[in-house]
Amino acid sequence: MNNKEIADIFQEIAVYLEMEDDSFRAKAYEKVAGILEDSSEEAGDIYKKGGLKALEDIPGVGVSIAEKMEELLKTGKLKYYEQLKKKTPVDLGQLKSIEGLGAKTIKTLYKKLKVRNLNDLEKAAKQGKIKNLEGFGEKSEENILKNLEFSKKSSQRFLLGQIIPLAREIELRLKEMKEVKNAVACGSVRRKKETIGDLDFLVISNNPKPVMEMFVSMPEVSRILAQGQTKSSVRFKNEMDADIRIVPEESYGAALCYFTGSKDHNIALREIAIKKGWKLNEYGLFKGDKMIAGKTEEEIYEKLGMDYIEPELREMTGEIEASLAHKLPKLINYGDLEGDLHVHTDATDGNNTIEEMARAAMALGMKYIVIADHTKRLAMTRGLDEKRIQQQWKEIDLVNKKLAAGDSKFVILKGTECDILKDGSLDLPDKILSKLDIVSVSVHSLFNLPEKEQTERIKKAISNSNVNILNHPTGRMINKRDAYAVDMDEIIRHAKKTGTVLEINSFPDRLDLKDEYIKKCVEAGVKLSISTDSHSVQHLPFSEYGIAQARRGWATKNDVINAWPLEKMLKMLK
Ligand code: DGT
Ligand code: CA
Ligand code: CA
Ligand code: ZN
Repeated sequence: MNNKEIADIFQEIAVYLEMEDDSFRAKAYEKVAGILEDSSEEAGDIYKKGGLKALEDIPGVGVSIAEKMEELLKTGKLKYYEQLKKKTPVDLGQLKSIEGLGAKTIKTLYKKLKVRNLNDLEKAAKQGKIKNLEGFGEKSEENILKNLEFSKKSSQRFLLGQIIPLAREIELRLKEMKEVKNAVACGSVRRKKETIGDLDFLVISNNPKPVMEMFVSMPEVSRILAQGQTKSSVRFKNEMDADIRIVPEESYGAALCYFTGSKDHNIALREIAIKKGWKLNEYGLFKGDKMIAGKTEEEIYEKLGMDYIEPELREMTGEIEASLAHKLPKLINYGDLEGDLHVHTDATDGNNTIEEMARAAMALGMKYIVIADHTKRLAMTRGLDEKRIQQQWKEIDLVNKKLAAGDSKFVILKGTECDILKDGSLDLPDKILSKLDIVSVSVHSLFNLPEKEQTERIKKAISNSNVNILNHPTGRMINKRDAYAVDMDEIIRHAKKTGTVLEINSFPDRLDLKDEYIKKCVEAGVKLSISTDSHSVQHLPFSEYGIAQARRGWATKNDVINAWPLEKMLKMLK
């Protein structure tokens, strides 16, 4: 049994313990599960070397948990876990995937209505049985149905941030083959769409057979859906499909363009070709039988009388017209960010210290970070109050001194992710906010307010003259929950008036603002920030996904304040 398998069982045990109101032990199991998942050493190896004693030396592991690990490693089973499952035989994996269903609700739904899985849940909700339960009501039944629909509709698509690392690994594997001249993941991955349906690999090779054989026998593959000479499809163990297409070098550009899409963008290109009396397909651009372009994408666009269109823009949101008129924006680039405006530390719900976050950001080429920890209303994150934030300032000063002594120009700025309260007032007093370098504010509660009230609440918050940035402005979580009801056009108008910057949160399941709102901000002249919302040093590279969305929203360097030199940014925010 490997670490991941043990961790999954411990996670479930934690939920069962939570059902029994034993939060203390639940936390212990959860913590060990996290440690096992992050660990580079297999518990099985530790056990082989040092036995039960060595397991107990893993941080967070006491005698009782060590014994359970031993039982799992020795027998592949755990009596304690089987007993818990018997007592409440529900499909936790399924039920937990529904936003809003926690241990307590799952337990009640099982005890009172015998809900064991999503089918049972849907039936109970549709028959109106849930609203009559104590602690539930009309509203929660509606929410359950809504979230069930949401989860059904979205379960087929994967987060860009989950897929990019996998796509790159496979690209690399293909490129390393001597038969392969080039390999690239096309389709929605190349366009950096926020979610991905399937992967589409394009490979240049004059000897497709060994390439095909390698592709269909990769360790990720669970099933071969179709296998041909130059085209194949497989299903991965994570349920994602991947297509591969192998072409000769002279068609590379045409094939790249075709398989990058979007489909509607392709159709528009083809129509432009047809108007000129030509033909465009995945093999090239043809005048009669003669190929006049096709080796590169650039030459195809050029022949069609267009400027090159970056993949992120190929979504039929005006890029064809802008390209023909030579009016495409010069998009912000990967690598253009100077600093990160939103990171957390272990003072609240982050995993790393101020110094660790700073050094990791420095290693990624950043020139500054803004510590933006949660505030006290968000009690479960141990949000900062007036006293603790002032304590944090002293620590920031100390670390800054240490870095400067080491001859670094990197700076840590003082910030906050201040909670917006129900009436739009803020969780920290103005006398604290006015002393910070950068103030950002967030909605973390009351997602169900009526649209008008939610909009007014946010407008009031960003009207505070100490506020610089509105974080994750719509609150959506991809595949989990929709945005709260809010009039974004009104927020954008108001942000323009108050000079508030809107965040593009780069966290893979947020990507909030999303591309269409980014484009509206760019058009309205509302400035943007691209932040990672890192809760650990591992999250800092997420900025790539935020930049990708900014590009999809037609943003230039000038639209993004943390792509500017620090001095210029601070002057603008004053
Ligand atoms: P996805 O997989 O749902 O995230 O989105 P895509 O854009 O990757 O779509 P996919 O995998 O169905 O197709 C990959 C590309 O192949 C697509 O972006 C454009 C091209 N393509 C697929 N079907 C057609 C088609 O019927 N006509 C044209 N012109 N292009 C197509
Ligand atoms: Ca695809
Ligand atoms: Ca496909
Ligand atoms: Zn945050």
